Amino acid sequence: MKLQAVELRRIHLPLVAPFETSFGVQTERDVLLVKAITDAGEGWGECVAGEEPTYSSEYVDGAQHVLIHHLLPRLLDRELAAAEVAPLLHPVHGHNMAKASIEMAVLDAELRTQGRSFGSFFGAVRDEVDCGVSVGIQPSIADLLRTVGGYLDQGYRRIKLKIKPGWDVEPVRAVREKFGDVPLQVDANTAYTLADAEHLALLDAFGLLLIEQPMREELVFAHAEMAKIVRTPICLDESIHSWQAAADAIQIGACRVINVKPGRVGGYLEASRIHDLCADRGVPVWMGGMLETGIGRAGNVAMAAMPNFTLPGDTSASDRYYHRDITEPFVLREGRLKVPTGPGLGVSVDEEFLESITTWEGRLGPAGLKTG
Ligand code: NPG
Repeated sequence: MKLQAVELRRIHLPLVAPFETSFGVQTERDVLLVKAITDAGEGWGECVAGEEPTYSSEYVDGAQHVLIHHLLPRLLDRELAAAEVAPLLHPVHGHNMAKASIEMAVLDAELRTQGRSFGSFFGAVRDEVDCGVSVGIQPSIADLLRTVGGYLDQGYRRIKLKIKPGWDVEPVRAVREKFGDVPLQVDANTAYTLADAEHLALLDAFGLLLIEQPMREELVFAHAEMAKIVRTPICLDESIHSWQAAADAIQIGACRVINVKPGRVGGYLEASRIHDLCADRGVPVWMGGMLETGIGRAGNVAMAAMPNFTLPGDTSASDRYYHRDITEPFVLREGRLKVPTGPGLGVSVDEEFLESITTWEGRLGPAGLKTG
């Protein structure tokens, strides 16, 4: 397959409700989409970088810049398979979310050409996946209980509460008291330090599935130390950038569970290798979420059907995020989403709607960038 050009597009999508984490509040998304144009057909990719570098060092303007100036020039106008994208981009350090977006688009084009779905390519073992929902920090405990109750009524099979210092033990206690033994986990997005270990151990009383990323991403050894004090299994997200990082973290006992996000690790192919590593080491994984549109959601739901994705993911239905999605919506049925079966990502993009929410577009070919 020859990669002839890549279309880049920024779209603006308001969220149905503000989403607050320990690193800020989000009310809308500014998404970078990439379309790979090959001699065999086209494919879509979504970049999960946010507007600001507050979840990790990546951010959407940076991702667009590195794609145009450093990544795509290494790929354009050459014969290419999706498996060759990461090796060709290896000389560029970091920028995993940008790298993942173009690998995804090339993989989509490749699988569409072969008439093969993402699910079949990953070795999916189920045709629908159990879904959880991530609940942002709320203005009050009453708001929290109302929000969680609404999601449970919709059928979500697991609740994840965002926590930060000052919003941790009490919200967990309130949800446990009101909703009994619903599968529950928490996500700190790096908001604590090792000095908080005794405090976080207070969460042990609530039978949580896991506590996600309590400390900053580089503090991998400190997570192993915290795991000696906190009995709740520690799950790593931000710290796991690669297969190697996953292998090292497991080896030193820094985590007992891993959150897989294809964007964070540089693409679906690396994510699949991490899945296999974890299966081999007896470490369960689950699919994270980055508020994806239907494009990213389609790939994530397909990957979540792999055998070692044994915990429900942050793969919520489209209406948890957007009033109108850019593909056909993913709809929750009995707490599950269907794995798409059509070729490639198996979803189609509503091009007319896409045009109406586009804030910038450009096309990069061998002759350079054209913007319109
Ligand atoms: O359902 O897609 C979703 C959101 C899940 O909590 C979620 N994502 O830290 O994992 C996270 C968090 C996040 C969202 C991080 C957006 C960065 C950006």
